[in-house]
Amino acid sequence: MTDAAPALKKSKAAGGWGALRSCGKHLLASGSALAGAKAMLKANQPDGFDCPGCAWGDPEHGSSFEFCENGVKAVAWESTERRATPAFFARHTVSELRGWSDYDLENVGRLTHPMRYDAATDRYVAVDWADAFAEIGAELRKLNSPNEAEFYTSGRASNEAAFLYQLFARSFGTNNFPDCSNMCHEASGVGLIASIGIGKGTVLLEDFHHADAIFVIGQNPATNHPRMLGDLRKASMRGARVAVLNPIRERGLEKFADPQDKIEMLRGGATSIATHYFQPKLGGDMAAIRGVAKIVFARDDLEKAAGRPSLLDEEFIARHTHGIETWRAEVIATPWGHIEDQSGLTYDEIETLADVYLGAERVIATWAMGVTQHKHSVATVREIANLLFLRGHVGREGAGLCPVRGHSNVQGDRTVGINENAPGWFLDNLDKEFGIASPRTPGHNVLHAIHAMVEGRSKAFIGLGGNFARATPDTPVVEAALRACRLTVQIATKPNLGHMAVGEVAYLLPCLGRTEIERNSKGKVQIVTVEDSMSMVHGSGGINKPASPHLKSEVAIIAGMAAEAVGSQVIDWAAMADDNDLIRDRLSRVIPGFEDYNVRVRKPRGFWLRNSATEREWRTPSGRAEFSAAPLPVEVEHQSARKTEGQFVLQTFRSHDQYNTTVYGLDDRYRGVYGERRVVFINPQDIAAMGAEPNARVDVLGSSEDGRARVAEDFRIVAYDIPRGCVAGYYPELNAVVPFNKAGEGSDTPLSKSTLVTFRQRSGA
Ligand SMILES: Nc1nc2c(c(=O)[nH]1)N[C@H]1C(S)=C(S)[C@@H](COP(=O)(O)OP(=O)(O)OC[C@H]3O[C@@H](n4cnc5c(=O)[nH]c(N)nc54)[C@H](O)[C@@H]3O)O[C@H]1N2
Ligand SMILES: Nc1nc2c(c(=O)[nH]1)N[C@H]1C(S)=C(S)[C@@H](COP(=O)(O)OP(=O)(O)OC[C@H]3O[C@@H](n4cnc5c(=O)[nH]c(N)nc54)[C@H](O)[C@@H]3O)O[C@H]1N2
Ligand SMILES: [Mo]
Repeated sequence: MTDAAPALKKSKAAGGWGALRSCGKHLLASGSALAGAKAMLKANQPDGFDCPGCAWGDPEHGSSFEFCENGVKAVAWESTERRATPAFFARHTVSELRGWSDYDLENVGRLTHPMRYDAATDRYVAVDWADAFAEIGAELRKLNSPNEAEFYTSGRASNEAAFLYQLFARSFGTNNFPDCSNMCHEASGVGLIASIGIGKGTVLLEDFHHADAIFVIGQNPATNHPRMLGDLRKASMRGARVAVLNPIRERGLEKFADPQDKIEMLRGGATSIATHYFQPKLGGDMAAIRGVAKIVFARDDLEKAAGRPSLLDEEFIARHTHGIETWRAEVIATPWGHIEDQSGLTYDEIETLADVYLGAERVIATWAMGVTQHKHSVATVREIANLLFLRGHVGREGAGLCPVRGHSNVQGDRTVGINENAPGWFLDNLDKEFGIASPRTPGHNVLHAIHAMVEGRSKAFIGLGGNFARATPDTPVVEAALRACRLTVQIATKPNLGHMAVGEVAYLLPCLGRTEIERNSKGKVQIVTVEDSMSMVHGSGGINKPASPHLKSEVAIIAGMAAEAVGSQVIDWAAMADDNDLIRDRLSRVIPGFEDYNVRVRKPRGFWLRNSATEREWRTPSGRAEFSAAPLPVEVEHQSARKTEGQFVLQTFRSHDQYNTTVYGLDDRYRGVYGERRVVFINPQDIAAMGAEPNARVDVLGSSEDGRARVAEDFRIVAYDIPRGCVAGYYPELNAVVPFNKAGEGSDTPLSKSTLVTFRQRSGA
């Protein structure tokens, strides 16, 4: 069995002193070192707020705060002393701000007043809340149909805000819920529902303490889920195997110095994380997993032929699963040549992965965007589930499926009803509890919403957080679509470029952030609740003074709009907005699992939402876990790119200094990029084959087969250890070349990790 390649051992560790220095820098740069540091001490503590950074779970005895560099950045960014005041908006026209960078615009600071766009002066101007709600309500009522409105949610919204928001949209009359998760883990939800009957992972944080092998697929935790690295590090120190599949050698997955470990920090030491690191080509994971399964089946045949016990968990397969024979036939029929070409891995590498799999009693598979943002992502997620089924790795300690979520409450938002196609039982319960008649026709996801706006079928856009224009593909198309709307309403903490794509009537409404104290009319402190990747639901209460006295909670803003748009005869919006306990009481009567919500959520770690699959209850049509028998795609993008000279497949990922479209800084420390974001990472041999030089400047051209020119201008070529034919660069800048009319099968997720591009050298470069 091969160990980690020697090159790994030399590289500098992630985390460590660099992370601490970077934290100090961000706290100071936010102009609020004290509030930020105080706030950080309360993040993810039983009596503090949920860190807005990511959705990783919290430890049982979290008495000392869990240090996380990127959590510090998220908190400092929110608790900044900078302000985007009416005076700022008076100085700059919206057309001018449209030319600013993502970084510069958010860096202006926290919004302080509700603002309305004034077309005559091309500026945002402060308004009264009451007038804003009245006009938004009137505009919504004027639509020809409620289905002309889009209700977008970004996954930071609390359970309370999201529940009230979906109630608003459904009592108004639409299921149009485009949601950031449509661009994110949709394939995990769709795939897991089909395979195990629930669209969530089956792993608890504690399971990481017992696993013998952890497969980390298409994920960069050092940047995006830093607290997960602590758990991987502990697993690795116990001798568990950590096998990574990633086209890029992400430094944090190689070595990690835990800033929480004083001795390691003083010694300047670091722990190796990955015991095995393989670099598949983009979109090659399904083929790689299939290869592992092919070896497992072949070895199992040999064992049985020799009269020895099966390598498979035959009891689990017989009692709990359905469809193994069809899948097995499909696996056996898949030729090795196809597996190797598509995965970009050799037989030997895949065999090593099979050794890791077969050598473990308890296996966990984790994954994120490297798996979910391809055309065949649903099939890939299901192939991962298939592999774990073979040895009964679902529904027992130390094993399971673990899609690692993105936004801190994206999973909770879905649980409480942000779903364009919610199950019938949910709508029935909602109608009964509130005396409304929710529409039953499925609504729009993100791509449907874009198409509807482009075609003029949707005329109103409401954004509960997020940055729709920058997070979605084909940026110029989406910006134009928003600007063609009659009404745009953005609920936000800071200004971003998406807010500058204004409809005819446009509002920018400032809300409290998660770190800030919220009190109701009686002075009672409010808490909100969120659900993490491990289905733990817990409370979150801010500690900082609000950034401005004019801010309202998200819940209050939603209630204000709803009261005007649908009236308060049937639903007392104001009462719910004044007491989150009331919202929770009503939610607990709609959604099973939330009984005694208000009591249980005040316990230190909150409570666990029962997950049927972890108890081996399969809510699939057959009542069993379903093996999927999808064939491998005939070809994935890197294979088709080879046919056209100069074509590459591009993945768009995150730098270390950003949170999605929020750019904290211009460095990507672990990848050695400083002071810039317009870079493309390319294999040195590909650079030579293109006749280019490292550091040359190029334009990135997307496909134009639909007659639309797609270009992102002026990027620097960085020679990088990345498989040939595959290139990488940062989102949101590169969304200009990701097409809005191509998407994952069954998930409708944009192909953010497999976009076909060519390069055009810039003259003089
Ligand atoms: N600090 C910080 N934290 C965050 C975020 C943030 O922007 N900043 N975003 C949050 C959100 S919303 C999300 S969804 C998560 C995102 O978390 P990640 O999924 O880690 O995010 P990406 O930066 O897109 O990284 C994708 C990783 O997958 C690899 N990859 C790309 N394509 C493939 C492939 O085809 N196969 C394999 N095996 N690997 C591939 C890339 O090289 C990269 O390492 O993080 C959350 N946490
Ligand atoms: N090319 C490409 N595109 C991608 C991806 C990719 O990997 N590649 N990743 C996709 C993924 S995984 C995701 S999740 C989406 C993210 O899409 P979104 O969730 O829409 O985008 P964010 O950048 O997270 O949103 C940032 C904005 O949220 C607002 N905000 C921050 N905190 C709060 C708050 O507490 N309340 C409110 N109301 N607003 C707040 C701020 O104004 C900030 O500007 O992008 C997707 N787009
Ligand atoms: Mo995400």
